[in-house]
Amino acid sequence: MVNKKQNPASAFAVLLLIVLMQFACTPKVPSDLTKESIIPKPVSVTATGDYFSIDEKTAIFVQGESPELKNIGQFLADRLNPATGLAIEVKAATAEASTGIYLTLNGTEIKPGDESYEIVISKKLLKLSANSPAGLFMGVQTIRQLLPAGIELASKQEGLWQIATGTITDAPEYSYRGSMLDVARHFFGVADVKRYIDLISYYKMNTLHLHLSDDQGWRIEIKSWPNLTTHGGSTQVGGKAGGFYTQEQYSDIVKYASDRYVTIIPEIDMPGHTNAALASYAELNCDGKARELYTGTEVGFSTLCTKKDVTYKFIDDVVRELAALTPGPYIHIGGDESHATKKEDYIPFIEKVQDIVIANGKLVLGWDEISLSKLKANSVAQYWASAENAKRAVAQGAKILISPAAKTYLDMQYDSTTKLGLHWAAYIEIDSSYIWDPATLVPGIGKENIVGVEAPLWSETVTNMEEIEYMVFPRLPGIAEIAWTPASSRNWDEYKVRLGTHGARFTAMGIDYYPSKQINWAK
Ligand code: TNX
Repeated sequence: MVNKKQNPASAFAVLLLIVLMQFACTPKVPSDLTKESIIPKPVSVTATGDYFSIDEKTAIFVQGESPELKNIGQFLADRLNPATGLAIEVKAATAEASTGIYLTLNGTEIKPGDESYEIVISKKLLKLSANSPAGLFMGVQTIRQLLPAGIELASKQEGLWQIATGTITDAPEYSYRGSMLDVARHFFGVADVKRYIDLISYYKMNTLHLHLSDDQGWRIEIKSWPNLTTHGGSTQVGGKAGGFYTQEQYSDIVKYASDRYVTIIPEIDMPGHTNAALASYAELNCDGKARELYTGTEVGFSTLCTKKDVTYKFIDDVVRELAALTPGPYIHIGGDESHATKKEDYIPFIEKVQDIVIANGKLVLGWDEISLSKLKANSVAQYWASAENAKRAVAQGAKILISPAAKTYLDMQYDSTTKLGLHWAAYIEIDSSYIWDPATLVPGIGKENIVGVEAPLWSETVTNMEEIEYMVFPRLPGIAEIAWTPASSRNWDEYKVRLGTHGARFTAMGIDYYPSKQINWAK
């Protein structure tokens, strides 16, 4: 055997190479929690420089035996298991857990509407605490964003699943954070609506407003007026077959949403935007003649007959059946663009409908035109176009839902080259949709008057889920942040970097987004 003499210089080179290879081959370890790209931006994040690992030893412990908390724990496990390839279990904890992931309510008093939460991450324990299950759910959505984007993929990924240590304390600025989906102009089925709920709730939105009726279609089964859907739901813009939700399907959507702490708000638009109803029942027309079904995109030509008793019987039946399907507080009565209704008829009509909604145990939400009528203080006007209407609502003591068309309308084109969408309000690029503050948008309407922010997607030009996603992403995360994060901690230059890193999350979630040139996208 030849005893080769070691050359100290080459031994050092080999050693150096081994050390360098370690660096190159080990996935980057997250060590600074403050550098994570969380949308919406949390109120406070502090870092302690270490990391917590999810591995085969990790379990999710939930405090006590509450089925609701177990469901939240299971929701998290179901998001972690596919990509990690682990079989993380949810276990009831009788005492404070000391390792793994622990979900716990603070104190003994549950505060139902309280969405605040805290996450304290140490080397061995990730503890999520909140004052209500809704807060725990919001915290779970944050945990998903603390892991690499690959966590959203459906199959096992190689890699280490680590989260930087530190503390996140968080709470929303506004209690109503939502989007609207127009299922009337083009119909979208239950699976699409569920995906939409998943996507908005990932960004902590808690409300989905469904625009269930318009000139082009009636989309919710009303058992006492069956032609509304069998005839009025049969078509859509462009003339292809439409569709509708049976009450059972609708309840399934409501339940799916509620499991994600999302409230569904049903809208029946009236007295205008009612051609589908007017085509289904002749008696709802002043001349007693049923209208033809309509598949175009004009607005403002239809009206219920505001002078007939049968109209209010019809509305009472619809509202009663809808209220029974609706755990949330609001029924949206539309009220926009009723150009075919005389003003002197419109005003008492809205007041009567408001009484009907209240008699059925719900509160009124309506487009800003409803402020022409006498509003109850617990009614809400949705500001979309007229500051004057919104101010008139506030003067009556009503609150405002902020949906300015030129900022939040997700059907507005990004620029003149966008193939889908409209541009009557504005072209809305990502910076324009992000750089504004609901509390200073309309002089005289401040935070105290505002319930929250909603981004509507009208569907005259949008026909399927890919097209929905293209118009909604990447603007929706920014609107979600505007509703969650105080204006004082928001800044476009900082936000656009965070949004860019979410490109990899969009890709992992299969979201077909508009790759705006304003953003440097992570793939
Ligand atoms: C205005 S916004 C409408 C809708 C259209 C939308 C298209 C509002 C209350 N009414 O009927 O779909 O513009 O952007």
